[in-house]
Amino acid sequence: MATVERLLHPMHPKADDTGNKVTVVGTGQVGMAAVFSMLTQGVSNNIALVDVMEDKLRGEMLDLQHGCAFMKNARINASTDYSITAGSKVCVVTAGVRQREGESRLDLVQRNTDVLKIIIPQLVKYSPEAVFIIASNPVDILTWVTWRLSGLPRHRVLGSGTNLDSARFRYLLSEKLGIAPTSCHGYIIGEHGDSSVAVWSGVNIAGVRLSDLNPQIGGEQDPEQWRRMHQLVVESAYEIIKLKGYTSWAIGLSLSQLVGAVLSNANSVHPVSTYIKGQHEVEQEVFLSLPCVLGRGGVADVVRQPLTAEERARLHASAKLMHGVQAGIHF
Ligand code: 6V0
Repeated sequence: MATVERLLHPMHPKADDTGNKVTVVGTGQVGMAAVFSMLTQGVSNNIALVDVMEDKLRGEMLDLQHGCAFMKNARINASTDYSITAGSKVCVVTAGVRQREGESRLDLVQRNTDVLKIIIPQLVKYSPEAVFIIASNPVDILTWVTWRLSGLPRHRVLGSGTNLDSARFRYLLSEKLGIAPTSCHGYIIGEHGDSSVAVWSGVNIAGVRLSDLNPQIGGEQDPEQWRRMHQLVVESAYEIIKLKGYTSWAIGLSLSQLVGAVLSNANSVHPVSTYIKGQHEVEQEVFLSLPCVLGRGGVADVVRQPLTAEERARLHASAKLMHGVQAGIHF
């Protein structure tokens, strides 16, 4: 009798399901930061990792597994074979190429579309009920690509979108006001990228709108030039890439928050990339970020956020830009 049989009298086969299985495709800087955030924040204790680089994949898996004694009953599996992803509740896609110095997010579109053509059918095959969260750039366009490739209902495909941009914005507000970022309420909507829109009309602290205190806020005529803060948000990825080569920690935390909202059926509000045709008079079939209520089924609602005429015009410009890029994609 083997030692394990001498130790244990079997009563019932062990089940694999923990109810919160998450697949992460792409074990690069973004994927691993997301996984580490999810595991250490207790968002999921059951992670399946997929990548095409076998050695890197196995190395990351072993390194994390050796940390299991410091986590809460974590299960970490990794393979180039998608069968290990079966039954995931959420699939996060961070695979693909990233921006090089000086490259915009839109420059990556066809290369990363080709990567998604391989990944998405496999994920759908093994986890047909999952919510899909896309992080690969250009994220808004690739979320639309994923929606098309997957055949899933639109509420189950979302992009990390401007959840990160809004976090950057709230951090800068917090620095200027001396108030915690969690108490600074403000949304960046539209494209995760150069054409994003800061909704200055809604920025508030405890319901006190800064636009009531400074009606010019965010505008060109504002003597205090708060609009510079949004410019810093837009420039921040470029700056970090120039300094350290990639961005990872904040996007990892952002993804962990979004996955947590889905798994815990939180109905919490996050600016994420969703199907926005018909909202704010957008006519194109595009995915852009608006504040969304996230729960177990993905996007349950989109908040009808009041926008000024200028903010709406900027959102329309984002939509037009996305639609133009989408038209050039080869499926
Ligand atoms: P990285 O560190 O180069 O990792 C990418 C990983 O994808 C590598 O491990 C590749 O082997 C893997 N990969 C490539 N092709 C495939 C495939 N067919 N199947 C499985 N895995 C594959 O890049 P990094 O992690 O820095 O960035 C990943 C993506 O996230 C890029 O497109 C970035 O531009 C994007 N980001 C998105 C952000 C957002 O806010 N949405 C923020 C930062 C980066």
